[in-house]
Amino acid sequence: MNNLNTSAVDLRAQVTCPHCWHKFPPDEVLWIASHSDLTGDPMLPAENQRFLPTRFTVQGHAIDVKGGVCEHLACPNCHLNLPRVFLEMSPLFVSIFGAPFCGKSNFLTAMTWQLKTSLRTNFHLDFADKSPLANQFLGQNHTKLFNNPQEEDLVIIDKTQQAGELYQPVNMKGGQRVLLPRPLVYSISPDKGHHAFDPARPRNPLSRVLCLYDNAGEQFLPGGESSTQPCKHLAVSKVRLFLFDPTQHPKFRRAVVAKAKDPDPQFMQSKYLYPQDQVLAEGALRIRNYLETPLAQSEKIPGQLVVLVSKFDSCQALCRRKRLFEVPVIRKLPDGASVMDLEALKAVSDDVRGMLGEHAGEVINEAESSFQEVIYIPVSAFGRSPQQDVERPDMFLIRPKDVHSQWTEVPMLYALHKVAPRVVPIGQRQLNVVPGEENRGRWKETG
Ligand SMILES: Nc1nc2c(ncn2[C@@H]2O[C@H](COP(=O)(O)OP(=O)(O)O)[C@@H](O)[C@H]2O)c(=O)[nH]1
Ligand SMILES: [Mg+2]
Ligand SMILES: [Zn+2]
Repeated sequence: MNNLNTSAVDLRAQVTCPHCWHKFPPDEVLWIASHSDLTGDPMLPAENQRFLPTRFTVQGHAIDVKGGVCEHLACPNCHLNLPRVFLEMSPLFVSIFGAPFCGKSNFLTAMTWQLKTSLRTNFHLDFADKSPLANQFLGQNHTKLFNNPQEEDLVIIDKTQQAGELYQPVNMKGGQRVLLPRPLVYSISPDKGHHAFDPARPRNPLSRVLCLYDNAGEQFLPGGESSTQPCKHLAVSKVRLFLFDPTQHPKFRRAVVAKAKDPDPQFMQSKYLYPQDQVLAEGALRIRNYLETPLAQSEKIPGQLVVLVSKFDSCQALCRRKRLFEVPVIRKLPDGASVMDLEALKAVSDDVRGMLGEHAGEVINEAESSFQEVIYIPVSAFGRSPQQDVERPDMFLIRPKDVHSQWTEVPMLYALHKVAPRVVPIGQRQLNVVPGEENRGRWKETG
């Protein structure tokens, strides 16, 4: 018997768990008992038991053995809570990796904040939080940086802990205790105004459930992974975001300090100086190990690698083309819809690649020898340098009022375009003569 009420929505034929990436048909999904007597799941001792139901209410909710009406679902393999949206939308897994201190947590905070505010206005896409409990840490960071009532106070986003908020302990079958990364889950679906929106179809086939994984950077230092803390999500993801931090790279340090009048104080810190090409190499190695169909050593990893030059505010002086963030990669069309200008984005990528080539050629080499498709995108979570803490010189603080994120949503727009081109359309760049008296003889770019 099918253990879900399927009348309201079409279910996917196969569901992928965002915690352990186990694939299963929807009728194997477990329910989480709601009755207070049913505590202590064998795999998650602090939580209520999981079960395969035989009784349902007329609304389609499962009834547990003590008569409790249940609402929440769980994965049959790891027993963690499975947001219902995974049964309905195809997932887009995106993992973020990079050396410790490269700016992952701040980038993730700024990216999700910018997506919350610009996907709807620019692209008529609904961006909804689908796992409020898991996303709550990010919510605290949003408040700190972007919605802070004390906008003059110096703040810092706490360093990601190896265990804790981003990892969930599970006693797997067979007794092994593992820490699974906690995904951030959002749905992205066409809304009124989007060319693919159809009010008669509540489940738009273009909708995606976005699962993002932040990681403590230590995991990506060679040898940093343990079997109890897998990062298989790198292999499951079709898009991987590698953050390169110019402030910890020796040649960038020398070049910026020689050229900039007031270099970012991070160029002078001495605690975080990781060889970033090795972090990238380690990431590529893990992906190869975890891929379902093994690759020959000579084969490149399929899918996208997006190399993000994080903290780009700190090194933009080294770039041949100035003011890269002003390049209009998102363009509004006369009908109010927006498109991504892929050509402009690729031109920016070439400029950033040129800058990396001059100072950190080993990173380009590692990226392009391991991955089939690589693009280089500059981002800045703050839009400016933070301030060094007087008492703790390896801590850097920022005032919320000074935060002006630059381009942090662009990598995700690019990722969405790659997996679902109709969700984020691209503009064709054409030069057309615009008719009309006042425009006679003038060229205008059209979308
Ligand atoms: N100049 C500059 N510094 C940044 C930016 N984003 C983060 N940082 C600094 O980089 C440090 C490490 O950032 P964090 O996000 O904690 O890195 P993680 O360890 O990779 O998660 C922080 O102390 C920030 O002050 C940025 O956009 N520009
Ligand atoms: Mg972090
Ligand atoms: Zn699972």
